[in-house]
Amino acid sequence: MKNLYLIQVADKYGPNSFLPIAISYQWMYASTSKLVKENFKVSDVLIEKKSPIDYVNNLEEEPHVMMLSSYVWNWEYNKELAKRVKEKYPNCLTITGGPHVDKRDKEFFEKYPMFDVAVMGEGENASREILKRYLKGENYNDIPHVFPKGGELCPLPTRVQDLNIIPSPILTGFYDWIMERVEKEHGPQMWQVTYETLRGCPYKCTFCDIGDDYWQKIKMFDMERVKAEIDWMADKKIEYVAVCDSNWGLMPRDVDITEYVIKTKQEKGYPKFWDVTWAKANSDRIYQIAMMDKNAGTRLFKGVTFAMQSLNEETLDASKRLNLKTEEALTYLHKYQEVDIPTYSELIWPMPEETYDTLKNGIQRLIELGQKDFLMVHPLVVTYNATMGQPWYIKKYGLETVDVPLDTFYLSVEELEDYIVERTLAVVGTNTTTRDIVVKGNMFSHLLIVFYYYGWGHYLLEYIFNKYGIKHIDIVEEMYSYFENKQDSIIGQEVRESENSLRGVFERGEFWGRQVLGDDDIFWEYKGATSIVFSQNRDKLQTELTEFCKDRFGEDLSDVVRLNLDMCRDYTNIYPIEKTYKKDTLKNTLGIDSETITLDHWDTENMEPIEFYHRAYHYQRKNRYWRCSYNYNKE
Ligand code: B12
Ligand code: SF4
Repeated sequence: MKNLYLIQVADKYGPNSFLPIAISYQWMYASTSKLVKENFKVSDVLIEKKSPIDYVNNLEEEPHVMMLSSYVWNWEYNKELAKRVKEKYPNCLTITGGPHVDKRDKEFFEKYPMFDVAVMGEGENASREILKRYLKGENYNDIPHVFPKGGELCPLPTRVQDLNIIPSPILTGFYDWIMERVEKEHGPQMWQVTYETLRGCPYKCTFCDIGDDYWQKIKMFDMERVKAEIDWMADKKIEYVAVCDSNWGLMPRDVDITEYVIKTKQEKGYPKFWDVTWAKANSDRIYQIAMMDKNAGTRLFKGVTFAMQSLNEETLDASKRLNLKTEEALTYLHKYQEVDIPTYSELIWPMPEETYDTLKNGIQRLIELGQKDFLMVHPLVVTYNATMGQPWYIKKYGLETVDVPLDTFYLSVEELEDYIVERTLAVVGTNTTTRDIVVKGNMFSHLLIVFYYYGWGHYLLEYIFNKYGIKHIDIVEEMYSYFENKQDSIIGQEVRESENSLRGVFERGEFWGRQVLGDDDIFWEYKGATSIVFSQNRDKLQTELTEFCKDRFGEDLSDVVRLNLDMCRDYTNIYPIEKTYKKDTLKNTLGIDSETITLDHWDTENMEPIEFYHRAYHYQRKNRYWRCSYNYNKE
């Protein structure tokens, strides 16, 4: 019997442990071969980042074959583990595959000699064939998608034609086996399922690995199988399902699957969250799906995404991104608002052809289209297999990259001890931006999102826009220059600290994120970090915002600032609370005719500050957790 080790490690996200879908599929399909099944035994499935040297030294059995699933979040780890295994067990065959294996790299083995075989693209057929040949003592040449050390990359671009031939790790009990083993060692876990109902995406976004021609065709798992797997999730009390499908709502049957998940949650309480990437088109179907969840009260989705990435036409051309038409976005953002379903948008910065002004104007357009709930501006990173990672593209758009740590937020100092830092290529300049402008764009987005989308200036910005017609982006820019050098201001301090930390990442290769609750704090994502500081310094923030309005607009807006901060949930308050403001304040912020409102918040649980910070500025930030609801008597 040969001992097979399966490796697919990830950092823990909060309390969740990930079930390793990709590596499980490799074994599931390989073991449909009688030869493989009868001659291999899975000795272990590693899902957590154990110290590679300790892991190798403590292996119970000699590893004959080790298969490692490689993503940007575990590549450095995998290289180290493979190196250690090879040192101790030189005869162990190390096979790697996954999105982080560069499909076009002819020098792969010169760079990564710790691996013996690299698999490009979908791995199932290749894995099965490699294990068979291992047993027969044959070489690994001429297997589609396989690049053996010392051999040639066999490029045939085939995909698995019928996904249903891959046995399900859920329905065969393979996941149960993994869960049992991990829980035996570590006690009960919160399991997260990373889940596919189909593979492929018809779009071609250049910043994305899946935008490659290879992934164009969509292949689906059978509906009966999907339903049976959802039943298992409910029986196993799986809270969180991260759905891998690239476009939820693209396929008509997504309605049926959602219906089934809703019914299952209603009957059995699980799965609690069905986290999807929404389709870029088919707005009607997405609306239908979101309304099904809303009407059932199942809260499966975090909200509906409008993942625009950019609103600049030249950028959309350069990145081949297909977005909703402005009119359609406007219609749907309003439709969701009417029924109180949160929506959020995503942009990426600095995309090719984007400038500081087009970024700013894009954000303003989103706000004016009605995106009032949440916005993320992700840093642009380049991956090997995306079109954007190809030399011709990098040259054409002048992408300047720096090798920096991966933006792994929310890890604690404890977890970072002996941590193998993962890396990514961050874009810090393009034909249309310089390094300084990239940082400026990041800082602008930081302030705008903190104030508008984490709430600290949401109503103040709305007031000034509604009353004086000054754009949100212009106010935020004004704030930036006003506070940047105000040494003793809390806003200025936040601007400087965040900028310094960001420059630390780009210029000194430091870790992303900020610790704001002491030296043993986790590394908070920047907007969350600033929000915690604001939450701890509400009075100071109120004074600074009031002074800013007086200085820059010559107006006393203290009443508006007070209303704004009252709307930001304070965990020390017991709601409901009645408050009185000027009529004009409520008219130009909430759009109501009244002087008195009663503030409330749906979450009535008593909690420690740290739990509050996590809910408001981390887990539930996309759901506008910060915001109080209000009631008023019409006058
Ligand atoms: C689920 C998911 C996540 C989950 C991860 C959950 C988990 N740990 O399991 C979450 C939401 C946490 C996540 C986060 C991120 N993700 Co993500 N994510 C995905 C997603 C949607 C699905 C991945 C998946 O499991 N698919 C199902 C499996 C079966 O398919 P597969 O991964 O392609 O595997 C196949 C082959 O690659 C191959 N294969 C895989 N492993 C192996 C191993 C061997 C030995 C062999 C032979 C073959 C093989 O065979 C498999 C089946 O055919 C993909 C996009 C997509 N639709 O694929 C992006 C994707 C993997 N993510 C990506 C990125 C960039 C990120 C982030 C860095 C984004 C960011 N900046 O925040 C973060 C990183 C977080 C962090 N710091 O750790 C990139 C990865 C690029 C790369 N080179 O690795 C992808 C491809 C999306 C993209 N934009 O192109 N992600
Ligand atoms: S970003 Fe989404 S829509 Fe675009 S190619 Fe990737 S998976 Fe498809």
